[in-house]
Amino acid sequence: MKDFSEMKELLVRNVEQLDEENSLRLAKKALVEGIDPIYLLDLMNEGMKRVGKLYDCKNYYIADLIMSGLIFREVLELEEMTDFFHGTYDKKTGKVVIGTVKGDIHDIGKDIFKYMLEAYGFEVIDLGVDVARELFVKSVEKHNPDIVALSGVLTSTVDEMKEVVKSLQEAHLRDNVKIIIGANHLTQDAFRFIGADSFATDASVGAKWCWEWMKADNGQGVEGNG
Ligand code: B12
Repeated sequence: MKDFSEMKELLVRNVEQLDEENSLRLAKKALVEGIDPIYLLDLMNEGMKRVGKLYDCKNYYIADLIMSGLIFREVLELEEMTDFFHGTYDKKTGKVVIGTVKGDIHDIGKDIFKYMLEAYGFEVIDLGVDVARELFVKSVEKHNPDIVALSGVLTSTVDEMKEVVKSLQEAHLRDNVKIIIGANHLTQDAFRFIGADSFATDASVGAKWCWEWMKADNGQGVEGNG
């Protein structure tokens, strides 16, 4: 296995500097040379964190956030990436309804989680971003999924996630599904407050949870991380 340590800092720096051409070139080269696509996503994520910090301290503007999002999306859509995530896709593991909750339009983390679920063989119904709680309820009624997955990158989404769980309870659907929530800012306290069955700050950890749930016969015998 080739050692990618030299390329690592270069890629992270190119994403941080919003150099689209070089970021894509390096990502493509790394994939062709055999980098683990999950590791590549971690590197991209590191670059995005730096972009976030630069935005935080007002060196970057909203247009720069948009640009970083575009670069990440382009890497996600490289042929080697889509081949990797869709290689084992047979839709037999289980069914997941996913969406970014109301008030939030970030979708890269959600999409990465979705691709990982698909790689585990889940059928995923993606409701998109800024999803109203009523739509989550309707979709659970319509599709009868095993799992509902909520994404919310903004810290302000904690209350909305709780409302989605409450709405499912009020519609008497809560006991039919496992609920997983995901975002970098989530803590054990937020998770308890929201009332989900599991949470993850990392998409691959979350996808593993979902797979474990299904493996244990729709959740029997595997608890969440509460
Ligand atoms: C790109 C970006 C944007 C793009 C989004 C493009 C897109 N298509 O998603 C655009 C330009 C639209 C944007 C807009 C805004 N953004 Co923005 N954005 C970012 C940035 C730089 C990167 C986000 C990203 O895609 N990261 C890469 C992905 C892979 O990471 P992720 O989403 O966190 O996902 C990971 C985990 O969270 C987890 N995960 C995510 N979802 C799920 C779901 C499940 C079920 C599971 C298990 C796991 C999981 O898995 C992923 C990795 O393994 C971050 C900075 C940062 N450090 O994150 C700011 C950031 C998130 N944005 C921020 C802000 C403030 C905004 C705006 C309010 C700015 C403004 N003034 O308008 C708006 C919000 C608009 C809205 N209503 O949503 C803040 C949020 C601060 C906060 N406390 O909430 C951040 C942290 C920047 C900062 N440091 O200030 N943004």
